[in-house]
Amino acid sequence: MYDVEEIRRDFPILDRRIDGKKLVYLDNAATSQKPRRVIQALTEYYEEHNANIHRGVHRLAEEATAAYEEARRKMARFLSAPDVRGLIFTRGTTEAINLVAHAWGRKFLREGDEIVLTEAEHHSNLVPWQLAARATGAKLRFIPILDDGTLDMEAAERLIGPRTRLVGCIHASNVLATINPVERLAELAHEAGALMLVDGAQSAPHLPVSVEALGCDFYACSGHKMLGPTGVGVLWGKPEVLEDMDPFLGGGEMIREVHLDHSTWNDLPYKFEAGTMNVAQAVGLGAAVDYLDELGMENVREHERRLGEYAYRRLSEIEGITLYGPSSDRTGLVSFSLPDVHPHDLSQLLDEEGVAIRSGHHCAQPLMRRLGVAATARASFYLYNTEEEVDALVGALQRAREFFGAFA
Ligand code: C6P
Repeated sequence: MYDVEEIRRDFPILDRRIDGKKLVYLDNAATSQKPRRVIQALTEYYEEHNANIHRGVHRLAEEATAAYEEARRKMARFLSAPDVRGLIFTRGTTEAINLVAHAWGRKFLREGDEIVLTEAEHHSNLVPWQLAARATGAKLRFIPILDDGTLDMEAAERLIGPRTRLVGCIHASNVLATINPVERLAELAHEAGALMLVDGAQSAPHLPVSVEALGCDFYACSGHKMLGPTGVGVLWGKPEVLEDMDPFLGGGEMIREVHLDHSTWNDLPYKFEAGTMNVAQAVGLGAAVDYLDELGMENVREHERRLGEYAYRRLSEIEGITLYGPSSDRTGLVSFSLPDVHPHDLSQLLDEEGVAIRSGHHCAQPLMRRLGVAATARASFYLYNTEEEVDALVGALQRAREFFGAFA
């Protein structure tokens, strides 16, 4: 049984009050809160096991290494990754995609090659490819979105062709709440002889994910959005693809042999983990994955689906509101705007009621241009949010509307 009140008790921060008001935390797409178990895993690691990994033979070094490698196995299982060698720890989604754009892009892209992305990408899956294109002469092409925020798949079929070397796409949108047909995009990419990269920053925390079922070659996600600490995330890649790539960063641990004039590379995944990694954070992410596994990602998805639907319906009752993205098949977030109110002013007013939402371009400026706005407000839900919190949001928005209406 999914008992949201019991779940909430695992998250100490949810008891916080903001100027005497109960915190209503609805900025989970930016970062999630952490259960006590994750916080304790970090404390326990530092109090009892802390050492550098893969280097020492003393007891602490062995314990720290075992804890780090156990976290890797947990994360690989969580993503149904067939081979743990393909699971690379990074600082997060951004670093994971930069790794691919450098280590694969700089090596394999040539003038005239094409990278196909979508109009709805987060800057993390756009700017690294702009840099790679500039360095190699490759070109970027973009799959448009339809007016309801879903991808124009007919255009995708036309755009992905013999010049395509890589297709990159967000699995779930941090603005539109769409869940993109990345399995189909992977098929199209592979038919064209290209690779498929999935930005999973907004899917790994919220949906059951199997990289095998998605059929992708790369999948990137961030620990801090899925109950884990900041500073750790994951790139999963097919080992045979990763083997062919150049290293990303050079330094300790990623080498096999170093001579004054050249070096050879360590085995996967260590070839891509240069220097001392975020060991404690990886261990914390392992604890987060345990927590999510125990809840069951199907149950998390169902809770958020229902809450997202409820929020969409309640918000659409507000006079004059614009809701972005499709009306069904959504993840648990809603972007919106109110007439004559800047989203920043709105979120500031909501903050005074203890309601935390995000406003801005959500690191998706091209998408904002496509939507014809500079910014939106966004409420994003997670496994511990409740219908009462949606009601609190709607009530606060109604009051904000009246407040700003008085000046219109
Ligand atoms: N989005 C938000 O929407 P990092 O910062 O590396 O952990 O994640 C980057 C990222 C990549 N892809 C998508 C689809 C994302 O949503 C994000 C992060 C946050 O509020 C911050 S802009």
